[in-house]
Order: sequence, then C-alpha cells, then structure tokens
Amino acid sequence: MLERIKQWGVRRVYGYPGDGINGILAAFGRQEGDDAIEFVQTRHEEMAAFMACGHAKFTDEVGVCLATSGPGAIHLLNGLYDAKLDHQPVVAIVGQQKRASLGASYQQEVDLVTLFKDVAGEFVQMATSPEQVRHLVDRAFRIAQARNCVTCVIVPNDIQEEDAVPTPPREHGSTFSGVGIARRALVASDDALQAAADVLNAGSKVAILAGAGAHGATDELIEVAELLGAGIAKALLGKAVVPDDVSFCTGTIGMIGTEASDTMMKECDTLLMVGSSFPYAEFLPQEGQARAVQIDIDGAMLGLRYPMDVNLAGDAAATLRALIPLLKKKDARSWRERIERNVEQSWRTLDERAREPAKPINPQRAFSELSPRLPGDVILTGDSGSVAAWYALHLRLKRGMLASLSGGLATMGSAVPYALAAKMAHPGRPVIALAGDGAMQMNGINGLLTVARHWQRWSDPTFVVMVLNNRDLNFVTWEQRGMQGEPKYEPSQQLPDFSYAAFAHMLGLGGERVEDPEQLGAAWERALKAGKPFVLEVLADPDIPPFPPHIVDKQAGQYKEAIAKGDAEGADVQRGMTQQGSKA
Ligand SMILES: Cc1ncc(C[n+]2csc(CCOP(=O)(O)OP(=O)(O)O)c2C)c(N)n1
Ligand SMILES: [Mg+2]
Repeated sequence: MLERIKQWGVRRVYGYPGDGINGILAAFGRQEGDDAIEFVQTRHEEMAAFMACGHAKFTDEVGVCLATSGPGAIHLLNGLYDAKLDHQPVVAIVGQQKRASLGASYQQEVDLVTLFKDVAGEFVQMATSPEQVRHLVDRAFRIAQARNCVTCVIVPNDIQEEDAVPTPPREHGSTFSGVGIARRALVASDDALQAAADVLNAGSKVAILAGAGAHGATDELIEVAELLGAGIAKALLGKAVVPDDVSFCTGTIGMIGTEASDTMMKECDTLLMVGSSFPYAEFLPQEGQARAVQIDIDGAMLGLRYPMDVNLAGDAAATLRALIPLLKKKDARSWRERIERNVEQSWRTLDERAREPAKPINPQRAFSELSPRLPGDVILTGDSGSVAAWYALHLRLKRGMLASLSGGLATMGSAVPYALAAKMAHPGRPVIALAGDGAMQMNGINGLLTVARHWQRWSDPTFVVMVLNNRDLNFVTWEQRGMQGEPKYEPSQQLPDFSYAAFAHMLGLGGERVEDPEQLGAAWERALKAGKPFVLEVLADPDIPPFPPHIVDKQAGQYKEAIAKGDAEGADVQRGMTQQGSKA
C-alpha cells in the first residue's frame, strides 16, 4: 500500500495511530531510503484531515490523512467535509476491525462505508482481500484528483498483516490498474467560446467574479478585464487570485465584501463568473439585469447561482486564453473609471475604520497594520469568525502570495492546521495563521504543540499565529444581533480568557500580548523577525461589528432591536455600530 501511495507522489501523511492501523504504521516504520513517506502525528484526527485539505490547497497535490477505526475515523469527518465543500483532492485511509469481527457488534465497530458514503461519495471502498489494495489506492487517488473530491479506503487490520500482493494473479476477476493522471486543460467548443465572446463583447458594463477555481489564471483574468474595461470582484476563496494592487480589483464580495464589489454587481449589464460557486446570490446582479457567462472546471457547478447565457465547462486559464482572441477591446472607459474610483473609496473607508479608537484595540487595526508588512511570498490562513471578515476586507494581497480559509464549510479550527500543512509543504516560505480565541480554544492551542515539535526543521522559521482575543464567539454574537435582532446570549457566547502568548512561551515559542493599538505595527515586525514561531495575541474589542460599513448600515435596525431588548453591551454596541458606518 505504501509503495503504491509513494508512486502517486505522496511524501507526507497526516494521521493519528490506533490498533486499527498498526499494520500500516509498522510498514511506515520499515521504510528505507530518501523517498520514505513522512508520518506527521497530529493532536486530533480532525487536524489530520484539515492538514490534508490544507496541503491540497497550497500545492497541486493530493492531501492524505490516516486514522484508526471507530473513533479515529469519526474524528476525521469535519476536516474531510471541509475538503469536500472546497473541492479539494483528499484521500482518507482508515482502519477497520478484523474481517471476522464485522457484523458482530464488536468493540469500535462502526459501519465505515456508510459513515463515509456522503463525504467520500465518489469513492469509498473497504478492502476485503490484499489483491484489492493496488486498485483501491489507484482509484482513490485518481478519482480524488480527477474530480477534486474526497475519497476513502478502509482497511481491516487483519488484511494489513497479510502479505502484500503487488500484482494480482492473472485470472478472471482480477483488475490491473495503473498510476498517474495528467492535469486537465479542458476547453469548451469553438461555438460555445464564440457565443460567450458575443455576450461579453455586447456588454458595456462588464463585471467579473473570480473564485478559487481561477487560481493560475491571474494574467488571463487581468487581460480579459483590460480588454473589456471590466472590474474584478473576488469570492472569499479567490482572494489571492487577483492582486489587490490592481486598480480595478474591487476586492471580496458579499456579507464580508467591499462596497465597490457590491456597487459593481448592482450596476453591471454583463457578468463573467470564473471558477466560483459563491453562494450568496443576492450579491450578484438581479436576475434579468445582466447577460452572463460562466466558466467552471466542473460542469455540474455551472448555472447554479445566476441564469447564465453561456455556460463553459473548462479550465479557467485555458478557457480565458481561448476567449481572448475573440474579445473586442472596448474604448469607452467611463465604467472602468467609475469602478476604480469606488475601489479607492472602499480602501479609504476601510483604512479610516481601522484607525477608529476601540476598547482596547480595534480588531481591524491588527489587519491593516499587517497588510503593508506582509512578506512577498507569505502564505496566509484564516479561521472562521470575525477574523474571516477582517482578512477579507483589510489585507491587500500582492502577486505571488497564497491565502485560504475554510470557505464552503466555514468551519472553525482550520487556520492553525492549514498553516502547519502550508509550512510543511513550503518550509522556506513565511506562514501566518489568523484565528479567533474560540478557534484557538477549539484546537489551535493544541496545534501549537505540533508547531513546537516541528519548527526547528523549517528552513525559514517564520510562523506567526495571530489570535484575536476578544473573549467572545464574536461573529455569532453579531449574527444574534444583526440577523435575529436578539441581544448577545452570554452563556453561549462568552469565552474564558487565556494567555495565548504565555502558552507560546511555555512551548519555547515567541509570544506577545498586545493591548495598545500603537504597539501593533512594531509587534507585527517583532513577530515576523522572531527567528522562531510566534503567537501574537491581540486584545480586541468585541463591540465592533465584523462587517463592512455598508452592511453594518443595512443591519442597524436589528442591532437597535438587540439593544432595546437589553443587550448587556448595549452602549458599546451602539458606539461600535456608529463607528463602523451605521447612521442609526
Ligand atoms: C465547528 C464550528 N462550530 C461553530 C461554528 C459557528 N461559528 C462561526 S464563527 C463562530 C465564532 C468564532 O469565534 P472566535 O474563534 O472567537 O472568533 P471571533 O468571531 O470571536 O473573532 C462560531 C461559533 C462554526 N463555523 N464552526
Ligand atoms: Mg473570539
């Protein structure tokens, strides 16, 4: 099994042991040579799955995780769903009880095929004989890559102890599978491309929305936008796809998007959507307002959020390259200039908001101070929570930077494991994880133990975990106010205080708690130059609504209702909402 996995190019497997996989772990131990697969022990199987997903996100490779039967397998699930919902190729290998015990209500016996049937629906199989192992590995890796999905191979522990059968016998019923798959560069037919070009050429106010699927198509997107005089908005997962210093890049879209993106979508007459399944369709043009073209590698994801005129199944870069010769350069520049003015205004507003005083630190300031200090080749990860909003709004990413967070599942706890996987795949690049205190208490603190164990092997030790310590599950607190019109429910929302920086010191890492906003810039510099991993703990004000000003203004009525119903932080909520753009 390991030999075959190695042939698929795997160099690292994230996992956690148990008697369900001791046979496989013994094989790890027997490996010799430079190409031995590294086993990375995580603190929790969920972290192993997050790391496999992070590996897939920050490389062009399949991520692999390994867990034991029963509880270990179950722990993987959330991380695997994160990969499924963000369309990442991940293979999960899990143990199972001995074949003879299956169906006997045996200890730790869980029906794993059924358990994984949803998350790994494209391919989940349990080996019942050693002859199967070769083709199960081949199919799991090929399907994960071909369909950008999660697959799963289940191996009962007694099979792990049998002799390997590297080549099945040449007899009826055997199958003879092989290794490898070339990257796809699928492009739709010439007719479909011409139809798409006709739609784009006819428009006079073209808006582009790019998502994670447009990764690798930066030049093509910019060239298309130049030809069409268009602006480019980005879905959250596509944040690194187009640099924020491009004057017509309107930034992110949606609840945690800029007003410039919002205005562009409201006013456009033509939409080009590339590699995105951005879910909040109310932020796209109104149905009937715009003619539209979509490009997606997965034909099943086309025409899902807006009734497109032309749906192109295909690779983003290859399809855009094929479209470019068919596009006519638009001479009128007023639409483009309007977009650029709105982009400038959005950045100005956000910078002003970040400088507003708060108690003690305006969380936005932690991001606006980081932004100009981002190392050129940084890899950024963000967690779910208010961090995601400030990450989306305040970081001006440059070309060559990589960044991701849990988009589709929006699960807490992904930032630190993603960052670890990024660092293990790219030990020479600086990595920054941005997480809330809730996410740290859920699993990030434990992830720091893994950081402490591994960092001395990294050629560049720069690894910063910035914790927004607001003693609150803040994003949800604001959802209680802004979506329900209800006050913060203290028993569910308040978090225990904890000294993340002191904990970092305990582990031999660098750490600092910042309580004065004027210290933030210097603290970021110390963290980035520490020469070892660093936990930068920012004591943040929980009463700044984690939305851009135009959204805050829209939700103001509900915030007021929450205050009227007796929100314990009422006065500060009023201050925060006014500061963040509400006129109410
Ligand atoms: C696993 C999981 N549980 C619950 C949620 C719902 N949720 C989304 S954001 C959030 C609050 C996050 O709190 P924290 O990490 O402290 O970040 P903050 O918003 O306070 O900055 C919660 C509970 C989730 N997304 N994922
Ligand atoms: Mg918090």
